[in-house]
This record gives sequence, C-alpha cells and structure tokens, in this order.
Amino acid sequence: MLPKVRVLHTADWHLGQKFLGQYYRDDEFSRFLDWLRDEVIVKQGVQVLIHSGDVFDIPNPPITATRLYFNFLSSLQHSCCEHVVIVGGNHDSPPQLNSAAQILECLNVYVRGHASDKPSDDLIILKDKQEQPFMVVCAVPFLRDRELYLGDIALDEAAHRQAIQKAIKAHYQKFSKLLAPYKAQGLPIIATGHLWVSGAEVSDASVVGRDTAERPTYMGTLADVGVDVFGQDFQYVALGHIHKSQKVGGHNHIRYAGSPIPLDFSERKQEKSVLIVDFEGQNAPTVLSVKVPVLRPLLRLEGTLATIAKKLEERSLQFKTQTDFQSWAELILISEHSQAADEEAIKELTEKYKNAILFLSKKRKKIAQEGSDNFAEDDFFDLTARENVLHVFEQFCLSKNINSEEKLAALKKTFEQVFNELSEKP
Ligand SMILES: [Mn+2]
Repeated sequence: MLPKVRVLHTADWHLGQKFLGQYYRDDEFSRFLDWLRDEVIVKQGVQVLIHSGDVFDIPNPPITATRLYFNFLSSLQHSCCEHVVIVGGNHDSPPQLNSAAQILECLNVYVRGHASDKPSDDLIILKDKQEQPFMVVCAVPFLRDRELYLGDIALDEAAHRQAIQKAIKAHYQKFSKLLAPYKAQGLPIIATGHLWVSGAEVSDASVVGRDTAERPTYMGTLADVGVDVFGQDFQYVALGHIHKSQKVGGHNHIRYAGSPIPLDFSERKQEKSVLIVDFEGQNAPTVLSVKVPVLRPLLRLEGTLATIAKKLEERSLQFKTQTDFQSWAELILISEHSQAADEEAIKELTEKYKNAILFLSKKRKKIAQEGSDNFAEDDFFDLTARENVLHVFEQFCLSKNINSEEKLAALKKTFEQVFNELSEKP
C-alpha cells in the first residue's frame, strides 16, 4: 500500500526581526507559532514539518528569538508531528543553526545549516515507529559560492550566472543515484531549496529607495535559476526566499510557502500562508494553502498632509479596535515644504494617533530651492521627474570630485542627451 503522509511546508519566519530597525516583534512571532502548532499542525494532523530557510532574520539572533525557536520545536514532541526538517536560508548563519543540530536530531529534528560535502549526509530518510522509511527529503539549504565550488576564476557577470546555474543543477542531480532504492519502494521524495527561481513574483518595491526584505540576496549567488535545476526526481520542491506564497512557473509541486508575517510595508497586501501538502506514494501531491491570520495590520498612506490626515481619520476606528497589536502605518508625505515647516503638523498627527505607530517617509514634489532645506536622508526621489534625475547626476559628479566646470558641463550635456533619448522610448 502506498504510504500517505501529511507535510507542512513553511519558510521565511525571520524570527528576531526588528521592524524597520526599530521594533522587535517577538509577541507576534510567538502568537504565530502557537497558531501554527495548535490550529494547523495538531488540528490537521501534520506528520512532517519542513522549513525552507530564513528561520532567523540575522546571523546572531537575539536570545528571545532562539528561545521561541527551541520552545516551539520542543512543544512538537509527543504531538502528531514526529519529524521536522530545517534548512538554512541566506539570512541564517550556518554555524549558528548547526550548533544545536546534533541534540535536535535526537528529537527527530534534522537541521542542515549549510550543504554537506557528501550528498548522502543531506539525504534524510524519515522512518516510522517500526523503523520503516516512509519519506525521503533532500535537504538543500541556501547554497553559498563556496558550497557550489565555483573556484577563484574571475568570471564576467553572465559567465558567473551560468556557472551558478550549472552548479545548482549539479547539486540537485547528485541525489539522483542515491534515490533509486527509495523510488523503487514507491516512497515520496521532497527537495528543499532557498533561492530565487525565475518567474517568481517578488514583493512590490514601488517606493524608490527602499529595499524589500527579500532583496539582499538578489545580488548574491542567487541570480535566477530556472525550474529545470530541480530535475524530475521530486514529487515536491519546498522553496524559501521569496516572501510571496506562490507556485513557480505554473508547477503545482514547486512552491514558495512565503513569509507568514509581512516583514515590511511592501508585503502589506499579501495574503500570508503556510502549505499543507498531502502525499500518497509517488503520486502528484495535493496542496492546500492555509491562510495565516493577520496579527498586525500594515498600512501605507500617501499624499499631502491634508490627505494623510483624512485617511488616518477614516481608519481611526480600525486603530482603536486593535486589541492585541498596534497597527503600523507608513506615511509617505508629498510636500513642497521644508522638513521643518511640516514638523509641527506631523507631531500633531503622531499625538492624535497614538494607537497606531507611524513611520514617516517623504517624497518632495519639487526640489527644494537652493540654499534652503536640502534633502533629508529619508527623502524619496521621484526618478521619473527630469529635474530630479539631472540633479542626482550632478551631485554624483560632484561627489567624484569633478570640479572643473568645463568637464562638468560636458558630462552633464552627454548625460542629458542619453536621458532624453531614453525618455523618448516607451
Ligand atoms: Mn527570507
């Protein structure tokens, strides 16, 4: 008979995150983990939990975050969930994650902070109480350059990207031979991954100058790979890294679970979820997305002071009825005034809406007059406005110590020509 297994796929918890560098969110994380265990794992009879990386937000997470993690794992003991597989993400520190790996293995919690030298060490065979294997997990964490053995040869960007794609594919292929006996037994086979796969939709980063929480890895080794890197060996590929829950390239069995809690304002509109994946031997699994309840509403309000004040007023009831977690609202103020001139009004708003924490960013309608209040660090430039672009370029030239007026004028002229040409195209 084909074994039936119920798996929970989750990722990108980012425990220990300090929202925009200002507020810890331990209470939210704790509430989420309670919900995950009580309402999903226990109520739905989940047998295996898979975490596809970014358990923690930073390599040295605060003790409060590691405590949440260990308490959660220990609370699964004697529950229906007898096996847990955790791989490291780009935000995790492999040695930090691996430090408890050995003791966790005694509790059937398998942690792989980084890829092992031997693929057989990352091939995790899950066994039932009678020591009978019922599922195989190829635990692939975020792969760093050195784990991909790219060598020291300097490559141009395109060649580097190609080398990475080849190496990632080769990494997944290494499991193939080892899988033969388990395939013959009809066991379901899962692979994990923490990477950016082509075609995956990232969070909206419409505000110029602000990174989304996913962004830092794009620069690294994770320049997009295609779904072909996973080959044909796996019934399911449990991915992490992209915070929006989604299928990749229309494949029902290649999925990002997404982050369960929105990690910055760009994720505010995303429905957050975890995935229940039901296996029956090597048949295509069925996937059910379970919506994570919104714990703390995130809002982005944009406009002039008057517009923002009106929008806040409309939402004041929502702020007041927030019993557990205060709302967080990002105000994007479009203003022609200097910062000092707006300060008083902002202070008033902050006072009035104490039960929502407000984050202020600015977007000036016009460039401040010369000599007056210059751009504050948190200003956002509207890069579609011609004068802003030219101003930024001029500032850039000055920062490079191009002081000769003649040279500066020539550079500006060339830049303007290029800019005009690009602006004409759709
Ligand atoms: Mn992440």
